[in-house]
Amino acid sequence: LALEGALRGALRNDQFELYFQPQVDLGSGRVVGTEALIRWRHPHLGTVRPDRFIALAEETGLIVPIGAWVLRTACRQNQHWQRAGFGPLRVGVNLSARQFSEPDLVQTVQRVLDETGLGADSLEIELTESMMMADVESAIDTMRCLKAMGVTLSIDDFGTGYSSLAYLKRFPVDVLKIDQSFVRDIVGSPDGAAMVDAIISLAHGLRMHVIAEGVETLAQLDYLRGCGCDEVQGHIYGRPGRVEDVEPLLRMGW
Ligand code: G
Ligand code: G
Ligand code: G
Ligand code: MN
Ligand code: NA
Repeated sequence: LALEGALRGALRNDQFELYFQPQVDLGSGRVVGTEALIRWRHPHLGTVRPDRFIALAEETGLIVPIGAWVLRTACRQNQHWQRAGFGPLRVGVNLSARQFSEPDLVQTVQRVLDETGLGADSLEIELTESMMMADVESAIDTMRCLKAMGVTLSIDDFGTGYSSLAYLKRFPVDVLKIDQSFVRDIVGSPDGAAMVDAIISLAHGLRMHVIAEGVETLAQLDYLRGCGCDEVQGHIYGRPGRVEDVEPLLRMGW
């Protein structure tokens, strides 16, 4: 309850911050995008991790204004980077279930793109399987509207939710993000390695790109490269960090 009260004041008191984590294209070795990840710094509670407050924000509906703030701040930052000459960059924004089912989501996204001047093709919206499965037809409608605007859509934490392959091919999605639990299993388990290989083949068969998450070791990186994985994100290239800490990574080639 104390947390809920504090969360109510967090936006007004300017306690949120976005961290960004680089995403590296394995073909070119360049950073081609970042994922925006929210952080909450409370003067007494300290840093509260999103795992602790996103669910609460969902239950209370606070996720709607907080989510709009995340979207606007991420788009503004990405547009700033592009204007500053960091090159073409995408920014990935996590949506929560409640935001995804808001009737005015599509207008909100359009308004944020208009306000910030960011090209729609520089925005990637991350959805989860469970969000899509809650109401499949309505989810497909919303996804089509976002696609029509030119926004890129990805499935986050792929493989951990429940969705059937029959639906996967119906979702107008551009990118699969392989969950870090699969990446962790690559080394040391032949089955784990086979799973990752299969997910990448499946995605490519459906003309989707693949981003592997939670990549920490060279062995994982080598295996992913061998499977034709398109992009990776993880501690090996950089943890989620503040703008000033991420900027040097954006210039780098690996
Ligand atoms: O960075 P990391 O520990 O902190 O993120 C933890 C979880 O919080 C992840 O599942 C991530 O998707 C989620 N998350 C981070 N930022 C946001 C956000 O802006 N909106 C939503 N809905 N979830 C977020
Ligand atoms: O659920 P989602 O994929 O949106 O959130 C990504 C989560 O993964 C965040 O909590 C982020 O901090 C975390 N993360 C990013 N890179 C790594 C990594 O290399 N290893 C681990 N263990 N976690 C990571
Ligand atoms: O290898 P090169 O000279 O391009 O490396 C440039 C910088 O990038 C160096 O600081 C190097 O340590 C770092 N670097 C190279 N490869 C990796 C990698 O796979 N992960 C991380 N985190 N840093 C790397
Ligand atoms: Mn994500
Ligand atoms: Na994920």
